[in-house]
Amino acid sequence: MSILSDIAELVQKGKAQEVSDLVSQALAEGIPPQQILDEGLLKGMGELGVRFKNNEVFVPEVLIAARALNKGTETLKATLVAGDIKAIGKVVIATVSGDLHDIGKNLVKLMLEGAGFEVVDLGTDVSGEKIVAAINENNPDVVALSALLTTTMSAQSEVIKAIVDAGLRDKVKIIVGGAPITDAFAKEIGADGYSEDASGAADIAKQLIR
Ligand code: B12
Repeated sequence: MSILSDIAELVQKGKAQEVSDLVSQALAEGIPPQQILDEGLLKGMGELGVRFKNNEVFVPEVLIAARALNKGTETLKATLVAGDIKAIGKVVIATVSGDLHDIGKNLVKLMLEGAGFEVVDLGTDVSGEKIVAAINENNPDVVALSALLTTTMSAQSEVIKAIVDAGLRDKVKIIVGGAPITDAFAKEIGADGYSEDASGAADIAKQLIR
């Protein structure tokens, strides 16, 4: 399907407006949002990721592509996220300290919203202290933590420790994810759930609040 490969290519070129326009066009053609996400937007970022690893492109190009991808997911959001339904629960989401990657976190947020959760997004590079403050302020059912670097995986464990130390561990369920995270790691650090992708994250959050 060439519109999807066009989207993948335009993500890599960082053409935000054109990506957004083609996503709208794909939706109008009746292509399912999940397919636009997987075979268009994420495929483009995946291909760029390989070129990044091989030093064929560098941080600025990846940042511009990330912006284009985020614009595309924003355009999808209207279709993925249902309108005026009552929230089924509240989630506080963040990328942990030292980590600036937010594309995965944003997708998890989108899928959680699509599943009916209200989501409080604390952004990237967020400390345990800030997460504890956000739990006190927002009273969420679930805390979702993202980490993309092997060097920031341990920050997920530190956040869980901060939540335990603040006496809040019984009040929230904690889910973790991000490319280097595994189910075994999630169990080791005492998280309640893990998923390798965004739709799985929403499924697990729903199971945990049941
Ligand atoms: C985009 C990108 C960047 C962008 C980030 C822009 C942004 N706004 O996010 C920029 C250019 C800033 C960047 C910087 C760096 N990056 Co970078 N980056 C990537 C890249 C190419 C794509 C990541 C991505 O967005 N993937 C797409 C999303 C959708 O996937 P995802 O994040 O994995 O999320 C999915 C799942 O993991 C899961 N998930 C994610 N979060 C959560 C949370 C929960 C609760 C759950 C349940 C699930 C879940 O669901 C998501 C959707 O399915 C990857 C390579 C790759 N292919 O992964 C490298 C990569 C992650 N980066 C890497 C590196 C080394 C860096 C830098 C150190 C480079 C440098 N020398 O400066 C810096 C670090 C900056 C920092 N302090 O964070 C390495 C990490 C190596 C490692 N093992 O630690 C990678 C793997 C590239 C590589 N192969 O070398 N990067």
